[in-house]
Amino acid sequence: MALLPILCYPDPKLHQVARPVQQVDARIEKLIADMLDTMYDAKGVGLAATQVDVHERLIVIDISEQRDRPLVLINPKLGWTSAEKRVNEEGCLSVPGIYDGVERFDAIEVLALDRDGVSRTVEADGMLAVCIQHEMDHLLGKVFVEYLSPLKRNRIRTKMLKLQRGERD
Ligand code: K1U
Ligand code: ZN
Repeated sequence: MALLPILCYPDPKLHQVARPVQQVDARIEKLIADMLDTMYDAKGVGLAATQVDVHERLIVIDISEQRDRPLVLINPKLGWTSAEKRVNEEGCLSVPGIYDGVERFDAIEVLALDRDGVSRTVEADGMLAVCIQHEMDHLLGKVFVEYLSPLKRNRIRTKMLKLQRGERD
Protein backbone atom coordinates (compact mmCIF):
# COMPACT_ATOMS: atom_id res chain seq x y z
CA MET A 1 0.00 0.00 0.00
CA ALA A 2 1.30 3.42 -0.92
CA LEU A 3 -0.33 6.71 -0.08
CA LEU A 4 0.35 9.48 -2.58
CA PRO A 5 0.55 13.17 -1.62
CA ILE A 6 -2.52 15.11 -2.85
CA LEU A 7 -1.89 18.53 -4.43
CA CYS A 8 -3.70 21.38 -2.70
CA TYR A 9 -5.40 24.35 -4.37
CA PRO A 10 -4.06 26.82 -5.56
CA ASP A 11 -1.11 24.68 -6.67
CA PRO A 12 -0.61 25.56 -10.39
CA LYS A 13 0.02 21.86 -11.16
CA LEU A 14 -3.72 21.30 -10.63
CA HIS A 15 -4.26 23.28 -13.85
CA GLN A 16 -2.10 21.05 -16.04
CA VAL A 17 -4.03 19.25 -18.81
CA ALA A 18 -3.57 15.45 -18.64
CA ARG A 19 -2.46 13.43 -21.69
CA PRO A 20 -4.01 10.07 -22.64
CA VAL A 21 -2.69 6.87 -21.05
CA GLN A 22 -0.74 5.11 -23.83
CA GLN A 23 -0.74 1.58 -22.39
CA VAL A 24 -2.39 -0.11 -19.42
CA ASP A 25 0.80 -1.70 -18.11
CA ALA A 26 2.30 -2.56 -14.70
CA ARG A 27 3.07 1.11 -14.00
CA ILE A 28 -0.57 2.10 -14.55
CA GLU A 29 -1.80 -0.90 -12.48
CA LYS A 30 0.41 0.25 -9.58
CA LEU A 31 -0.80 3.83 -10.00
CA ILE A 32 -4.44 2.63 -9.87
CA ALA A 33 -3.77 0.62 -6.67
CA ASP A 34 -1.99 3.59 -5.04
CA MET A 35 -4.74 6.05 -6.08
CA LEU A 36 -7.44 3.76 -4.63
CA ASP A 37 -5.47 3.45 -1.35
CA THR A 38 -5.04 7.24 -1.28
CA MET A 39 -8.74 7.92 -2.01
CA TYR A 40 -9.96 5.46 0.67
CA ASP A 41 -7.44 6.79 3.22
CA ALA A 42 -8.56 10.39 2.56
CA LYS A 43 -12.24 9.32 2.79
CA GLY A 44 -12.95 10.65 -0.68
CA VAL A 45 -15.41 9.29 -3.21
CA GLY A 46 -13.13 10.00 -6.17
CA LEU A 47 -9.60 10.95 -7.18
CA ALA A 48 -8.05 12.06 -10.47
CA ALA A 49 -4.40 11.33 -11.38
CA THR A 50 -3.87 15.11 -11.72
CA GLN A 51 -4.44 15.45 -7.95
CA VAL A 52 -1.47 13.19 -7.24
CA ASP A 53 0.70 15.06 -9.75
CA VAL A 54 0.44 12.45 -12.51
CA HIS A 55 -0.82 14.17 -15.66
CA GLU A 56 -2.41 11.21 -17.43
CA ARG A 57 -6.13 10.60 -18.06
CA LEU A 58 -7.03 8.25 -15.21
CA ILE A 59 -9.66 8.52 -12.47
CA VAL A 60 -10.82 6.28 -9.63
CA ILE A 61 -14.22 6.50 -7.93
CA ASP A 62 -16.09 4.61 -5.21
CA ILE A 63 -19.45 5.95 -4.09
CA SER A 64 -20.52 2.70 -2.37
CA GLU A 65 -21.38 2.71 1.36
CA GLN A 66 -19.16 -0.31 1.99
CA ARG A 67 -16.27 1.24 0.02
CA ASP A 68 -15.91 -1.99 -1.93
CA ARG A 69 -17.04 -1.02 -5.46
CA PRO A 70 -14.12 0.79 -7.11
CA LEU A 71 -14.66 2.19 -10.58
CA VAL A 72 -11.56 2.88 -12.68
CA LEU A 73 -11.87 5.01 -15.81
CA ILE A 74 -8.88 5.34 -18.15
CA ASN A 75 -9.00 7.88 -21.00
CA PRO A 76 -12.65 8.75 -20.21
CA LYS A 77 -14.70 10.54 -22.89
CA LEU A 78 -18.13 12.04 -22.41
CA GLY A 79 -20.84 10.47 -24.61
CA TRP A 80 -24.45 11.62 -24.41
CA THR A 81 -25.53 14.06 -21.73
CA SER A 82 -29.02 14.73 -20.36
CA ALA A 83 -30.84 17.91 -21.30
CA GLU A 84 -31.44 18.50 -17.58
CA LYS A 85 -28.84 19.98 -15.28
CA ARG A 86 -28.86 20.19 -11.51
CA VAL A 87 -26.92 22.03 -8.80
CA ASN A 88 -25.23 19.65 -6.33
CA GLU A 89 -23.04 20.26 -3.29
CA GLU A 90 -19.45 19.35 -4.10
CA GLY A 91 -16.23 18.98 -2.15
CA CYS A 92 -12.68 18.23 -3.24
CA LEU A 93 -9.73 16.53 -1.56
CA SER A 94 -7.53 19.25 -3.11
CA VAL A 95 -9.62 22.02 -1.47
CA PRO A 96 -10.16 20.59 2.02
CA GLY A 97 -13.07 21.93 4.08
CA ILE A 98 -14.74 23.80 1.20
CA TYR A 99 -18.17 22.74 -0.10
CA ASP A 100 -20.35 24.60 -2.60
CA GLY A 101 -22.98 24.11 -5.28
CA VAL A 102 -21.98 23.37 -8.89
CA GLU A 103 -24.33 22.84 -11.84
CA ARG A 104 -23.72 19.57 -13.72
CA PHE A 105 -25.53 17.32 -16.20
CA ASP A 106 -28.09 15.18 -14.41
CA ALA A 107 -27.14 12.03 -16.30
CA ILE A 108 -24.22 11.13 -18.58
CA GLU A 109 -22.66 8.38 -20.64
CA VAL A 110 -18.90 7.88 -20.42
CA LEU A 111 -16.70 5.80 -22.71
CA ALA A 112 -13.45 4.60 -21.14
CA LEU A 113 -11.03 1.74 -20.65
CA ASP A 114 -11.33 -0.25 -17.42
CA ARG A 115 -8.33 -1.37 -15.32
CA ASP A 116 -7.86 -4.40 -17.63
CA GLY A 117 -7.65 -2.12 -20.67
CA VAL A 118 -11.10 -3.19 -21.92
CA SER A 119 -13.43 -0.57 -23.50
CA ARG A 120 -16.52 0.10 -21.39
CA THR A 121 -19.56 2.36 -21.54
CA VAL A 122 -20.82 3.66 -18.20
CA GLU A 123 -24.22 5.30 -17.80
CA ALA A 124 -24.44 7.37 -14.66
CA ASP A 125 -26.84 9.61 -12.79
CA GLY A 126 -27.06 10.99 -9.25
CA MET A 127 -23.85 11.08 -7.19
CA LEU A 128 -21.94 8.93 -9.68
CA ALA A 129 -22.63 11.37 -12.53
CA VAL A 130 -21.57 14.32 -10.35
CA CYS A 131 -18.39 12.59 -9.27
CA ILE A 132 -17.39 11.52 -12.80
CA GLN A 133 -17.90 15.08 -14.13
CA HIS A 134 -15.89 16.54 -11.21
CA GLU A 135 -13.00 14.09 -11.78
CA MET A 136 -13.02 14.58 -15.58
CA ASP A 137 -12.70 18.33 -14.95
CA HIS A 138 -9.52 17.63 -12.92
CA LEU A 139 -8.03 15.92 -16.00
CA LEU A 140 -8.67 19.15 -17.93
CA GLY A 141 -6.94 21.15 -15.20
CA LYS A 142 -10.19 22.51 -13.78
CA VAL A 143 -10.96 22.64 -10.06
CA PHE A 144 -14.61 22.99 -8.91
CA VAL A 145 -13.97 26.39 -7.28
CA GLU A 146 -13.57 27.80 -10.81
CA TYR A 147 -17.37 27.51 -11.18
CA LEU A 148 -17.81 29.86 -8.21
CA SER A 149 -17.80 33.67 -8.30
CA PRO A 150 -14.39 35.42 -8.42
CA LEU A 151 -15.12 36.80 -4.93
CA LYS A 152 -15.72 33.32 -3.43
CA ARG A 153 -12.77 31.86 -5.32
CA ASN A 154 -10.39 34.54 -4.05
CA ARG A 155 -11.57 34.01 -0.48
CA ILE A 156 -10.97 30.26 -0.84
CA ARG A 157 -7.54 30.88 -2.37
CA THR A 158 -6.52 33.15 0.53
CA LYS A 159 -7.87 30.65 3.08
CA MET A 160 -5.99 27.74 1.49
CA LEU A 161 -2.70 29.71 1.31
CA LYS A 162 -3.05 30.64 5.00
CA LEU A 163 -3.76 27.01 5.91
CA GLN A 164 -0.70 25.88 3.96
CA ARG A 165 1.44 28.44 5.84
CA GLY A 166 0.04 27.09 9.11
CA GLU A 167 -1.77 30.36 9.94
CA ARG A 168 -5.16 30.49 11.68
CA ASP A 169 -8.27 31.91 9.95
O1 K1U B 1 -11.94 14.95 -6.58
C1 K1U B 1 -11.89 14.85 -5.37
O2 K1U B 1 -11.17 15.56 -4.72
C2 K1U B 1 -12.76 13.84 -4.66
C3 K1U B 1 -14.10 14.43 -4.24
C4 K1U B 1 -15.16 13.90 -5.17
C5 K1U B 1 -16.48 14.60 -5.12
C6 K1U B 1 -17.22 14.69 -3.98
C7 K1U B 1 -18.44 15.32 -3.99
C8 K1U B 1 -18.93 15.86 -5.14
C9 K1U B 1 -18.18 15.80 -6.28
C10 K1U B 1 -16.95 15.15 -6.28
C11 K1U B 1 -14.36 14.01 -2.82
O3 K1U B 1 -14.37 12.87 -2.51
S1 K1U B 1 -14.65 15.26 -1.67
C12 K1U B 1 -14.92 14.43 -0.12
C13 K1U B 1 -16.17 13.65 0.00
O4 K1U B 1 -16.10 12.49 0.30
C14 K1U B 1 -17.49 14.23 -0.27
C15 K1U B 1 -17.74 15.58 -0.24
C16 K1U B 1 -19.01 16.10 -0.51
C17 K1U B 1 -20.05 15.24 -0.76
C18 K1U B 1 -19.82 13.87 -0.77
C19 K1U B 1 -18.56 13.37 -0.51
ZN1 ZN C 1 -11.66 17.25 -6.70
